[in-house]
Amino acid sequence: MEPILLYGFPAGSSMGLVAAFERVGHPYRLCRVDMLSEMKNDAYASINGRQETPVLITDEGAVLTETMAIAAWLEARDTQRRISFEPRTPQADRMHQLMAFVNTGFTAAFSPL
Ligand SMILES: N[C@@H](CCC(=O)N[C@@H](CS)C(=O)NCC(=O)O)C(=O)O
Repeated sequence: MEPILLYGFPAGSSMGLVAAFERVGHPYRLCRVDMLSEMKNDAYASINGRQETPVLITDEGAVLTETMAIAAWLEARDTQRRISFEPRTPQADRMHQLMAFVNTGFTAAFSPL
């Protein structure tokens, strides 16, 4: 099956992953989750106990949460290097550094997110 990215609406931070999926060019599906009405329930908690988006259902049916983990999943499959750099290069290290900053200190500065 094709991987499915569950992304949050409105004002979710998952759109970077949507852009990454687009650029990688492999088949995938999207599932929009209204964070105001569809996330705080037991059904969604059975997918992600933290009741957050994004969530990736992989092509093997596994559930993967956390933006950085999903980005790493994509990077490992980006054989044409459309969204990433060769492993063990300074460019790859720099990309990981920027991603880590955006997903930790920078994001934390925006308390509504
Ligand atoms: N550590 C998570 C954070 C995900 C996150 O904060 N998602 C927000 C949307 S951008 C969310 O689901 N917020 C709803 C809530 O916390 O109630 C990640 O990096 O994926």
